[in-house]
Amino acid sequence: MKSNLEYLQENDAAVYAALKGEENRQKSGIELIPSENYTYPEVLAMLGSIFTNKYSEGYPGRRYYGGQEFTDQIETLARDRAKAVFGCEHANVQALSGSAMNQAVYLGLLKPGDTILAMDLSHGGHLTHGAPVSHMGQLFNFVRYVTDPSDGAIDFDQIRATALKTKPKMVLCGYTSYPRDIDYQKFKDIADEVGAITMTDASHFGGLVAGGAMNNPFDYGFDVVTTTTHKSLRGPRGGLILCKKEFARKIDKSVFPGLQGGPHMNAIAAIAVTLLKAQTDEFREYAKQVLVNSKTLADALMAKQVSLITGGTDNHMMVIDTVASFDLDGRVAEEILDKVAITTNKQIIPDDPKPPLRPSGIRLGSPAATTRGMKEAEMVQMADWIVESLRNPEQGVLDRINTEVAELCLSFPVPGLE
Ligand code: DSN
Repeated sequence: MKSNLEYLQENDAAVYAALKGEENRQKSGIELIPSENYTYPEVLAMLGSIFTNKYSEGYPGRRYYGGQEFTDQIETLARDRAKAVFGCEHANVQALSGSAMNQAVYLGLLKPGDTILAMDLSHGGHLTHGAPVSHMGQLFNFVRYVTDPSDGAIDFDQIRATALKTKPKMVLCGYTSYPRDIDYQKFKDIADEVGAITMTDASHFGGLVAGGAMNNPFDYGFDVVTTTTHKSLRGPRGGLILCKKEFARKIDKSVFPGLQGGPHMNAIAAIAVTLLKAQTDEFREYAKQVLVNSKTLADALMAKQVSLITGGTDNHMMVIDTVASFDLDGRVAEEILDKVAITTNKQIIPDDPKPPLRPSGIRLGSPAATTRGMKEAEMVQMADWIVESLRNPEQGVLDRINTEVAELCLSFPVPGLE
C-alpha cells in the first residue's frame, strides 16, 4: 500500500520538493526561535489523519452533525487531559490557534469598550494583547503597562497605580518576549483590589507549567489561562482556554458559535496525544532542561559581553540587544545567523527606536534544541557560534560555522525525521 507521502510525491512534485527542503532545513540547522518546537511523531500522525474529514460543530454530546462517536471520545480525552495537566476546572480545546483563543476570552467575558490592563507589545506583550493595529486593540480599551527602564522588570507600582486609576475589567499577564518569571500573586492582589478578572496568556511557557518547571497561575487563584499547544508544549498548532467553572459556559459559547465554526478534529486528536505526553517523567525532565539550557545559553552569551534585555533569563527565552552588543540591527543579525543555520527572530526591544522589521534585537529560546536532546555543552557552543558569527560575519567564518552546525545536528536527530 502506498503511503500518503508517496501519493504526494507522485502527484505534486512542487509541494513534495518544498516539504523535502523544509525537512532538510529542520534537520541540519539549529532552531532557536523560542516559540517553535519539534512535535511528536504521534502528533504528526494525528494531524495527517482522517479526523480532518469530520465536521463537529458543537461540543461532545451536543453536536450539530451526526457520526460523532469517535470525535466525542477524542475531544473528551483532550479536555480531561488538559484539566489534569493544568489543574483547572474547565478546558476548551477548540480554538484554532493563539489569536482566536485570546479573542474568544475577551469577547466571551467582556463587552466591547471594556478596559483591559495588558503589557505593551514592545515590552513583551503580544499582538493580541491589544496592540493598536489589532482588531481587539480597536474593539476594547486596552491600557498598557511597561517594564521598569532601570532593570527591565515588571513594575508593580506602576501597574497598581494604573489599575486603581483605570479600573480594568481584566488584568492580563503572560508574554512573548519577556524573559523573566511572573509574580502571579502580585497580579492577583491588584486585580482583586479593582474587581478584575485575572488572565494569563501562557502560550510561550505553557509546556513549562505543564511540566512543573514554572509556576502555575491557577495555584494563585487566576480565573483564565490560555496557551497555544505548539510552543513549549510540543503539540500541534492550536489553543487551550483553561478556566474556572464559573466562566466555562461563556468561554464555550464564545469559541463556538461566537467565533468559530467546525473545530479541527485532527488537531484536537493531536492535542489529546500531546497532553498525555505532558504527564510523563520524560516531559518533566525536558521542561526542567529547557530552563537549564536557557540559563546556560544566556550566561555564556553574557560572559562574552553580549547585552541581554533584563540582564538574563528566568524562562526559556532571552532577547539580545544586537545594536548594543554588535552594532547590528536585529534583521541583519537574524540574516547572518540564518547563513550558519542558527534560526532566530528579529525582535523589538522596550521602547525600541527602530521599526519592527528592523528592530534593535533578536530573540532566542531553548525549547526546540532541548527537544533534540541538546544540553549545557551545546548551549555554550551555540553562544560561541552566535558571537563569532555576529562579530566577524565574513564568508569564510560563516561557511566554517555552518559546517560545524551541520555536524553537531547529525548527533541530535529531529523527532519524526530520524
Ligand atoms: N508568533 C508567536 C511568537 O513567536 O511569540 C506569538 O504569536
